[in-house]
Amino acid sequence: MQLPEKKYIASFDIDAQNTFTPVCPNELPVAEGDTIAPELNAQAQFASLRLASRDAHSRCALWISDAEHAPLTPISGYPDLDIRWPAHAIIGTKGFDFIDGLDEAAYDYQVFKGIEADKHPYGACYHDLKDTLSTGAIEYLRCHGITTVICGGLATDYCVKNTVLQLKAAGFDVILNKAACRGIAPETIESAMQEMAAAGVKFVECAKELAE
Ligand code: VGL
Repeated sequence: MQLPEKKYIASFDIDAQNTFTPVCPNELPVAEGDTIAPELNAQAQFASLRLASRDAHSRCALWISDAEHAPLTPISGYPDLDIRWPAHAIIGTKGFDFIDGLDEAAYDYQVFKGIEADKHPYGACYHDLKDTLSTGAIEYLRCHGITTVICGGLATDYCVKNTVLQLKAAGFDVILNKAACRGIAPETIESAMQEMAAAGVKFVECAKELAE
């Protein structure tokens, strides 16, 4: 793949947290979510800056499912909540931590998202669902002169897709490293890939292809 000079490239690890892996079976486990660290580390070698986003939720979040409110049921009355989810990525728990194989010290910038009880964003660039309240990621990339962002993380069909589309809408060239992602369900992964392709996102099968 034809890449610009390394100084114009950033690598973005989206929600590569235990909560989205079989390590946390009661949260939001994604099959093989715990296997992507080598690919995330490999793609970062092509970039001059490395970013991470993390779901950073509260135990008191209003979207947490319970006996009366099943997961995936809609929530009304809150503009930045759509559906219920099982409690996940609670700050200070194992689910919040990076997956094994990632080194917190490697990141130049981290986004914590979904801290507020009445907000459950998916993309890492905005705190709300209408893409108006910036997390600062886009500004950080812009002020460092970045033109191209290589992305991977969890889950392909939710937070990765939304982050990638937000970066694209902000004017960056975006490359999705397929080997550095895992998704929740085959149908939503397929439609996410189509949506990203339609938006002009480029894909590589694995980080090695970035060198070719
Ligand atoms: C995610 C569903 C709910 C994700 C987060 O990181 O993809 N998916 N919360």
